Amino acid sequence: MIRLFVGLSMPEEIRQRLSLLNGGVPGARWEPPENYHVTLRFIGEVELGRAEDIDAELHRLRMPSFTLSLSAVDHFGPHDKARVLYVGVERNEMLQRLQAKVENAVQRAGMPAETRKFTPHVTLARLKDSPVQRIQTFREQYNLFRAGPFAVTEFTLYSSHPGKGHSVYHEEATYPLEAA
Ligand code: 3AM
Repeated sequence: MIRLFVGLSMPEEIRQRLSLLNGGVPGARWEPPENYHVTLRFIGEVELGRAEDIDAELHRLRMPSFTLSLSAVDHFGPHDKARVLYVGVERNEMLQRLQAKVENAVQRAGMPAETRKFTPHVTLARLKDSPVQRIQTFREQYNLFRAGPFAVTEFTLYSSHPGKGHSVYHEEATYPLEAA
């Protein structure tokens, strides 16, 4: 079995800018910069045969490349029990199209439909018992944060492995987008 998800990588300079946000929230487990990504579709544990089918379908996908910008910070989870701190992704029609195509490809490979709403983001940290006020301060501090635009010229099939403190992600395959 292999645990998979489809996502977007980002340039080193964007990773560096994001990593400067790390700090100031007690109870935060900050993601290492090499882990930063935008998840397009979480797949989960699949047999290797299914992984091959998913890979084949993703290879058939055709989309032009586009640009993406990141903006502001927010959290997932209830106000008083936030689970994840993230940087948002600016509204982007091409990203929505790519996500829909990836969803179709994954379903063609036999996976059930994703029912959760797509909220594109880059996870900065996972939180445990972080004080509400410190999260609020963090959000206010970085409300005007912007990064990009950067070119999205490919997307990636990642495998996820348990690591010390955080998951370790491997790029299993990358799929080029067509020159715009
Ligand atoms: O893009 P992020 O970092 O928010 O939280 C996991 C991570 O999302 C998410 O998939 C991404 C790569 O691991 N994830 C993990 N388990 C999940 C699950 N059961 C999940 N997403 C949905 N359902």
